[in-house]
Amino acid sequence: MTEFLETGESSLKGLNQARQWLAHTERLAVLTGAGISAESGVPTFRDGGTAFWSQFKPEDMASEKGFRRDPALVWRWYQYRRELIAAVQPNAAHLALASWAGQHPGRMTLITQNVDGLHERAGSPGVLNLHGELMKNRWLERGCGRCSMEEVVGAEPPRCAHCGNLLRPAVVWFGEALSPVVWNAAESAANTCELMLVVGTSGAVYPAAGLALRAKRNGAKVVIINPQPSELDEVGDVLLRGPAAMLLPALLAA
Ligand code: BV8
Repeated sequence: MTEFLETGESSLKGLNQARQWLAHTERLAVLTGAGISAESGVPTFRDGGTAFWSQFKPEDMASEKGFRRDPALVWRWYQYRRELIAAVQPNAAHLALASWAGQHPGRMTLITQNVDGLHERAGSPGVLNLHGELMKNRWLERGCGRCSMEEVVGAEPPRCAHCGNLLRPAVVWFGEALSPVVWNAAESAANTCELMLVVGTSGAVYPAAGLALRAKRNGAKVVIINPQPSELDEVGDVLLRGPAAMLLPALLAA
């Protein structure tokens, strides 16, 4: 593993090495985490004072058990995040990925742990949302067969007017399985890619973080972009220490 620090000529070496690999890559996989949205003003989960998990316990806020215990509290937290996301824009990192994908059709598979939808808003096609989508809802229970999002009562959270079934955010909570279709596509990309960019993730959450090791084991080069050390660093062939909104445009520029 080679560590290239953010400043000085060594980071240029790292960047040039990553650019060389990219130039010869037919199958690129990108795995992003909350850090890629940090420069859009979206708090991450585990780093810095504003990180979500420094204010709330994940099991209370991002689990079915926590939601059943206090549906109004969890619903309000997601509504707060929805309002925050609606008010921000994709940043240069999101846009650089979308632009590269547009110039190299079919060569990038973008896999994200984020639920903020900023990759889609930047124009990236076919995003694999491992952990679901914040702006969408789904029913908590199987329901009465007449549950319709047009016929709800109450607000925090809304519930089916016929059977009281609660609406919940269409995200994957801790302890919940990922969508098999999305996960299989992500695994397949990790199995077949020649290069994986791992951007803005602490590598703390599984099975998502395992995709980097899977890529490595299939013989791919792994480039990590993160201003801080992460749990995936030992998997990296090159570590680019710095913010995604600076490093991704530099790496992906034509
Ligand atoms: C499951 C949606 C099984 C909700 C989220 C071992 C193996 C498998 C599972 C487990 C295991 N051990 C424990 C588990 C269970 C658990 C887990 O992984 N727990 C962890 C905490 C130990 N996993 C699960 O429960 C998963 N499900 O395993 O199901 C199963 C199977 C069959 C049937 C039933 C069950 C589901 C996990 C999904 C949880 N949902 N999100 C929501 O968002 O509200 S996870 C949550 O964490 C977010 O999605 C987030 O994206 C994700 C990962 O965090 P990161 O993205 O990495 O964010 P973080 O803040 O940690 O790091 C940010 C990084 O950015 C930092 O490194 C920072 O330095 C960097 N950064 C900052 N600024 C910048 C930057 N980088 C670049 N540029 C910058 N400017």
